[in-house]
Amino acid sequence: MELVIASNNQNKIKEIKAILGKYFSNITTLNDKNIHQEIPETGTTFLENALIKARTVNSLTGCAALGDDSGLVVHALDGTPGVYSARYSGTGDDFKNNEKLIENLKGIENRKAKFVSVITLAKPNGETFSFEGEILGEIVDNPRGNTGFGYDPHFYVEEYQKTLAELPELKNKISHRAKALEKLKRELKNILY
Ligand code: ITT
Repeated sequence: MELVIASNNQNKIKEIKAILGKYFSNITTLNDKNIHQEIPETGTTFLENALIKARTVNSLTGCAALGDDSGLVVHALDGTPGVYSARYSGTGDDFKNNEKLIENLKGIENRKAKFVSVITLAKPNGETFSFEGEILGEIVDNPRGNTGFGYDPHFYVEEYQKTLAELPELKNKISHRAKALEKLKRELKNILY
């Protein structure tokens, strides 16, 4: 079965392909399908936006479609940037988003944060199934590591004493996205057959 990933984020696509590759005969992307329209992320929760992404691409292609809506939730910042993580600084630029995050946390001691991912799979017939994953960490002022994307260089994981950007191999086992995809994988046979 073909699966279309409803994302324009190349890093996400890479991570999703690495985890789901062997479960689908063909994994394609919006680009492969010549879908260049912006999918409006009008939801106020990760679940709403993941559903919008998966449903939109399922309707446009008739294929199974997978949407991921994810982001950083910072305790001391009332759960922001949350669903606005990609657009936090208004630009969609990782460097500027991180700059704004560190600026907003100036003088604040509580650095607790988590990444959340909601993955929605829409079957060819439009039926949807959603799964959530989280990883806990804390925000460090100085970026470390040069792999991953987004807020990874500032997201410190106590258990490994490293940021996610310093854990290239491990990220796809421990991340919010990996956990949501693991849950999906466990249900995949029941969902598809
Ligand atoms: P698509 O909607 O096209 O999938 P996007 O980047 O706009 O791509 P989201 O709306 O889900 O995706 O926003 C996710 C943002 O949250 C992302 O741009 C990062 O800023 C942050 N984020 C999510 N997962 C992350 C991860 O694994 N590491 C670092 N930052 C992450």
